[in-house]
Amino acid sequence: MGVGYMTLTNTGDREITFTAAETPRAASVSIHQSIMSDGVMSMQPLKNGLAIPAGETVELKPHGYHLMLEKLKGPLKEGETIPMTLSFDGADTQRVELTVESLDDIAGKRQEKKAMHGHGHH
Ligand SMILES: [Cu+2]
Repeated sequence: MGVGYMTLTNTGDREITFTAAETPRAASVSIHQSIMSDGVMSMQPLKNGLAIPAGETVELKPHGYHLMLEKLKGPLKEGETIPMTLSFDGADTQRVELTVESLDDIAGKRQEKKAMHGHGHH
């Protein structure tokens, strides 16, 4: 399994919703939210996607929103980049590259990308 992080910026003048992501490197990618309750961290998929208000930036980051990559088609190597296609309600599809990094707090590999992605309004 892998976890993806990124920063999404809505440069348009109306709200958009990040609805889905996919990569040829994993059989399934879902948008998750981490929730802390009674000191225990759990996560759940966002059923209706992730809303990004006009002009705002939403960060996918540890202990927050993230992409969950399941059924990886082979191991991820540190330093490699994997393509990811992001679908939106209200904005065009975006193609991004995620760089694979290993994080200290969890065994295994995660993908991390810190970048800005603008979305025009149509
Ligand atoms: Cu998750």
